Amino acid sequence: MTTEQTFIAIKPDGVQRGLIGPIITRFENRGFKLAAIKLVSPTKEHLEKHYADLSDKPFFKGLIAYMGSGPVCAMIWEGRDAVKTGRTILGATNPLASAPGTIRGDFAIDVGRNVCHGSDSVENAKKEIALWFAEGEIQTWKQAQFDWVYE
Ligand code: YYY
Ligand code: MG
Repeated sequence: MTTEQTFIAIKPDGVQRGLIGPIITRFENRGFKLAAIKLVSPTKEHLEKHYADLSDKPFFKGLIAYMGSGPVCAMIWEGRDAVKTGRTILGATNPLASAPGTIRGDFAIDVGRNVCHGSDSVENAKKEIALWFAEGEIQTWKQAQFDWVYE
């Protein structure tokens, strides 16, 4: 387990439904550190790059339209095992299969409105961070609580 950065985004439905605070709180409460955050309206081209791996899926067009339908809250969260643990905090892709206590399991029903995104591997996290953030937008800082979260 290493210290990692992961790309987490609150999708347009999450922003519209007032879930920025509750979603951030789950990462903060767990002990992760916020390294970058911004509200963005991504272009179609940007979203097609972000979801390039899914371009042959039947839901691709709808996914791009949904992701471009309003502001997205883009974030980088950092900490030990942040990529895998970030996915656990999000829950399963299909909210109906997500356990209660996860973000999708508590706040969503349909797969096409699952309120949040999280990188699925360290390699993809690096790619997504580079796509969504410029270097100057990412903060390096020590959390005051660091020594109380990690042994
Ligand atoms: O990484 P994750 O978001 O959990 O799932 P992906 O398989 O990468 O799919 C990205 C995104 O596409 C998913 O969050 C919702 C949407 N989607 C869909 O609308 N319908 C599907 N059957 C599968 C995925
Ligand atoms: Mg994915």
